[in-house]
Parts: sequence; C-alpha cells; structure tokens
Amino acid sequence: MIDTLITLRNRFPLPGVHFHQRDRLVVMELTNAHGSVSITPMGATVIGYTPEGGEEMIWVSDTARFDGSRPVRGGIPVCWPWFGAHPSEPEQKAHGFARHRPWEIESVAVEGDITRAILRLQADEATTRIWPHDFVLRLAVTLDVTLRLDLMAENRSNETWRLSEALHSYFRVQDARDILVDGLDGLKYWDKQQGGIRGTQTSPLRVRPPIDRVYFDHMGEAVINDTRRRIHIDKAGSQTTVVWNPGPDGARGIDDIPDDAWTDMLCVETANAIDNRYRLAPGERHTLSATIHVERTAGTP
Ligand code: TA6
Repeated sequence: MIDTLITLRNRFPLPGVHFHQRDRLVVMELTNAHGSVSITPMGATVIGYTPEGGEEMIWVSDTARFDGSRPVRGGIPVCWPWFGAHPSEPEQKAHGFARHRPWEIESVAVEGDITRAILRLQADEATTRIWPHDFVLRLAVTLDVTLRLDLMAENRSNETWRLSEALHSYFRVQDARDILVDGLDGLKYWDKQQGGIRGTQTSPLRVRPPIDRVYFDHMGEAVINDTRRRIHIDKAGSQTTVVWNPGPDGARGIDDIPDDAWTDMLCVETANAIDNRYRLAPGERHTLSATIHVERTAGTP
C-alpha cells in the first residue's frame, strides 16, 4: 500500500525529514549537516542532491512530468530488471518496470549526522504481468559526506535470472560540450549512437554530444570534469558505465527535454549491462552501489 502525505509525516517524524507533494507525486526531502537530497517514491527516483554549501548536482528537466504518467525525466531513475531494450521482447518498455512503479518507503533513520532512507519494490500483480518472478528490490539512499545509493536485488523465485540494471544518473553540468570524463581510458565500449559499433577508449573521454556509449568491465571511479567542479562517481557491484547525452537532434525528439537543455546535463550511469549482464540464482542477492561526491576546483566559491 502506498502511503499518503499525512501517513508518511506520522510514520517518520524525524529531524530533517520532510514530505511534500509536487503535482501528483510525493517528494521526501532529507536534510542534514552534509546537504539535502530529494526522492520521489515514484520509481524511487532521486530528484535532487545539494551538498552542504554547494550547488545542485542532479539535473531534472524543466518539462519533467510529476503526474505519475511516466518516469520523471532526469534525476537518478532505477533501471531494472533490464537496461535499455528488453533482451527478447521488443514491445516491453525500455529500462525495465522499476522506474514506472510506485515504491514503498520502508524506513527512514537519522543516526548522528547520517540520514538513510530505504525504499522497497516487490513483486505484485502488476509486475508479475510484465515479469513473472518473485523479487524484492530495495534502494537505500544515504546522505553522508557523500551521497550513496545501494540498489539491492533479491531473487525470491525458483529460477535463475539474467539481469541488467542501472542507476541512470543525470548530472547537472555547466556545458556538456566541454567535458572530460576520467576513468574510462583503455576500456572497451559499445557505441549505440554509432549503430552499435565496438571500440576501445584510447584517451580520457572528451564528450562531444550526441553520445550513447556503454563501457564494459569498468569497476573503478568515473570523474566528470565540469567547468567549476569535479563530480566523482565511485561504484561497487557494477561492471558497466554508460555515458549519454542526446545532443541537439536527440533532445528535439524527446518531448520532456526542452530543445536546448541537452547542454546542461550529462548521464554517467552506474550499471551492469549488455556484455556485463549477470546471473542471480534463487535466494541470491546483489547490490549495485554508486557513491557521488563533488570536488570544487580551485578558484570556485
Ligand atoms: O542510458 C542511455 C539510454 O539508454 C539512451 O539510449 C537513451 O535512450 C536514454 O537511456 C534515455 O532513455 P529513456 O527511455 O529514459 O528515454
């Protein structure tokens, strides 16, 4: 059952934990000494993160819908149990069903200066019609000196699954036409933008939108070198990093991205996808984690 605003306020009367409504969606805002993070239970989507004394790090489209009719465009949507197109059923929605479903807020806890919320999605009639398996999926959002997201999947069925997934993070950037991403040098990639060709990254990635690349066997950190800050994305339980920006033509084709807004965003996604899909046996669990922090570069206020 999905809680109303009043129920949520009664369940979690905690310092720095607030709920409000934005159009038809509930938004939970967590604030502590380290900053603030906003999450909507619709798709368990983080829709804002501002480190204390810093600027907003997450991009959300000005034309994003908050009416529950579709995932919010921007933020950190959860793609699960498949990333991109369904591997064998092209009529299924891209990026799985988790971002289309309302999740429950399972718990919120404030321990010292750390705040953690856990959201939960489990198999029900609607998910079973799309994907006939018993599962529990949890997203823990931890606001500490960093923002940490842990996507925990549990196989409660009696079959082994082949999964792909992503924390499809949209970062707010100064100018997507002038960005270097560190950490991907030497990796093999699959380039969707260029018709699925494969290649090897032979230098730090200079983003020239449009770009839609899936980098394989990337276990370390990716760093977005924005004009005035470096955004670090550290990960665990993830072998794939996806870099996406639709560019001008792509943005014109997406009705919830304003035509000129592609310059303000860059997706660097923590994933397991394509060649890095993995198996999850009955009773097994897997956690996909992303830890985000900002480093202000010299001379910035
Ligand atoms: O992660 C990159 C990508 O898979 C792109 O191919 C692009 O289509 C993007 O995600 C957005 O997908 P969406 O279904 O949210 O429009």
